[in-house]
Amino acid sequence: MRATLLRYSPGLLLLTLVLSGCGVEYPQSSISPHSDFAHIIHGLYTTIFWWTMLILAVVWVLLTWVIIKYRAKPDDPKPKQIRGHLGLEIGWTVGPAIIVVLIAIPTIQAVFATQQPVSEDAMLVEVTGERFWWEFHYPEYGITTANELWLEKDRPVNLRLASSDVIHSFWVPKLGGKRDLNPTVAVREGEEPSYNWLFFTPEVAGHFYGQCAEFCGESHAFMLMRVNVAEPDDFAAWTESWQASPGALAEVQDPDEEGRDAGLAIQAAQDGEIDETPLVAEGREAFLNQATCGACHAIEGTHAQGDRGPNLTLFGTRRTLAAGIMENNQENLVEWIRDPWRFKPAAAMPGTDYDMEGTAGFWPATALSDEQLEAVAAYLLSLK
Ligand code: HEC
Ligand SMILES: [Cu+2]
Repeated sequence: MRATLLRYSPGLLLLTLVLSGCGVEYPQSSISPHSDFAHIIHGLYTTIFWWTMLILAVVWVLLTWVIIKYRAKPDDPKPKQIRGHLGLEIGWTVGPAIIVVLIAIPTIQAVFATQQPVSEDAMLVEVTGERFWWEFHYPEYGITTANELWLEKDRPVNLRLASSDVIHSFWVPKLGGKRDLNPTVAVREGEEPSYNWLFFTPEVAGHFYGQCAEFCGESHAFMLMRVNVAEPDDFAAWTESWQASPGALAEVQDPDEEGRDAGLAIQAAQDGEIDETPLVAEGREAFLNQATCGACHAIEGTHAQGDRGPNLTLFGTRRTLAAGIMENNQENLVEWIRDPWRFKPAAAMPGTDYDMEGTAGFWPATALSDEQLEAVAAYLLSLK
């Protein structure tokens, strides 16, 4: 039995390898292209793969032939020595050089194809990498959001990449190649920062995951993002939901009266103008007027206008939390707000019972009670 197993083990190993490559659709697969850019890269990959296979076959055939034909027999004389043979030396220098050229030609073509001037109707999105999350700003629609990038199917998108701290790298494998986000902090007055650009056209509606691909600190590995490629109608509905009243609050509050919007919203809820539970109202009050959340986070239509952390407008529509690392639900949200460092060491957000000291300066603990935590989470999830 053991011998049989041993005999078949190379085959079994191969079978395991082959099977493990099938059937599973990995969220960040780089061999599953869903945009024009990704198709170009994938084409390059498959071309080179088959060239490599051809070379492998030629080498193996030659090798097998040599092994069989020139196998040493007892009493064979010493074979002819070929060291310094000019023809052979030239042959195995020129051969690989030709292969490199054959690979270089389609590669350079792909580089140029992905650097074509962006089309006029492309949608501009300004992407900013921050430790350890992403900001997405849509100048055309006046939208600023974080960690979940919405794109329209079949509409070219033009991403302007920059970083507010260290170098990050934008990578959504199914949609295209990696590109660095360079820091813009040290740019002198009047000079244009060195933006990198990435443009592609998403071809399939669905959601895709991406990841920061340049080491940027303790929680670099937790800097993910989710891309929603929406059908044109759904995309329009999404942009309109921003124009409408985020969090059902904009219409019922007076932005001039700083600090009073929570009270007004509670009043409006009592008057039946907006529909919200007492828990949500309590969370709104805690978020806007009791804790320091608003100093770092913005929610459109309220006086929370901080920009050190992700913009939380329409936060309830996000499927993932804390830059794609977990599902966005009440339970996870409570734990995140209680103790962000448990999930992301060195994240620039204090917990309920620890202060934070870092590049963003000193921040006291947010000091929410358990009850307030539940309420704040319920409020944030109600922002749809
Ligand atoms: C010192 C600034 C700061 C304060 C104060 C702060 N946050 Fe944050 N918050 C951040 C940063 C920075 C992140 C992004 C962390 C990361 O993902 O690396 C974040 C992330 C979040 C997220 C996840 C956002 C997303 O897109 O998934 C939520 C929710 C959140 N904070 C809620 C709160 C609440 C509620 C409070 C108040 C109790 C608060 N924050 C106070 C800076 C702050
Ligand atoms: Cu990063």
